[in-house]
Amino acid sequence: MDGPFDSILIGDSIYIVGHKHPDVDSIVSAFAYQIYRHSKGDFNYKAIRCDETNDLTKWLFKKFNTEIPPLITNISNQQVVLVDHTDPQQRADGWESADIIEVLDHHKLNLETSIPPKITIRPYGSTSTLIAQKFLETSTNIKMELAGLMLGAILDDTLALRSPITTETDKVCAGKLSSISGLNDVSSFARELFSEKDKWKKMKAEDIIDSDTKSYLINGVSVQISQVETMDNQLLANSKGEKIHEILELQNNKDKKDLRIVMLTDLIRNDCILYAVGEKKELIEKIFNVKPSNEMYFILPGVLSRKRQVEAPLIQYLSK
Ligand SMILES: [Mn+2]
Repeated sequence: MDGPFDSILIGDSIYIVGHKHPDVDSIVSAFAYQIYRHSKGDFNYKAIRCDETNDLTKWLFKKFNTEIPPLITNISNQQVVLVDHTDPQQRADGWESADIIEVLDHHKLNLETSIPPKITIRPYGSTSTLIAQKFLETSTNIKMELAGLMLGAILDDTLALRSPITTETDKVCAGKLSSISGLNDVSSFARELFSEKDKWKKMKAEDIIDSDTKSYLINGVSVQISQVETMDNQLLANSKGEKIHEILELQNNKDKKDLRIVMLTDLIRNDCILYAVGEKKELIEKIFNVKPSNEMYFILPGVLSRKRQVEAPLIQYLSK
């Protein structure tokens, strides 16, 4: 723990933090960047998380015998590095009084600051790719465990390098990380990872919705998009769809959003079953030019990426 002497010796802590409702990439990229800064002698950089981790993150850190960064929910008055997000809706509590000194991300920038921060944004499939690239470019040593964690985050964010957001850099980094980590068979590691993800059968509908959810404010329209990746979205829709839709309506009565979406993306069929509630739910028909498949959901063929294929068209449409 940081005592008074630590801060004299190494300076005040700078928190590295990902978004609320963190996915694997948000936790791994914070952790990896801490290691990177420490390797440069910057020991005051400290990876934290601002929210509970999902089960896949727990599984991955356990697999690589690594402690998950500690939970610190409020970042007020701290110096912070934001990883994997900049959107105010996704930031840790207390950000209004924090100094954002650096950003490492692969999403659209949404940031106003009082001081000029150092910004590194690349259109890669994951923030972990960007950080792995920093290690590789500077020939900084990557331990086996860290390589496995970063590879897991890249595979998770890019749907095993198949999502349309995947770049050549993601593939190159994934290849190098796989040889460093000793996980030479990337596809079997990806299968293990995604079967670990596919544990929806045992989960309650509200946990399914909450496990990976992001909020946006797009030209005054409040949107929340949850995403669930599965090997069989029809099976999931048949068993939990009604409940998911019901909970979605309930959540929207309590905490109103103009549009609240759940995407069940199917990694085998390459499509998405999409539930939408809220006053602006008719946007889905307009933007995607689809009719609902039944009274609850739409089927969108080829849609795998929340960012590229749902968020971006929404932004484009609402900015007209
Ligand atoms: Mn990410």
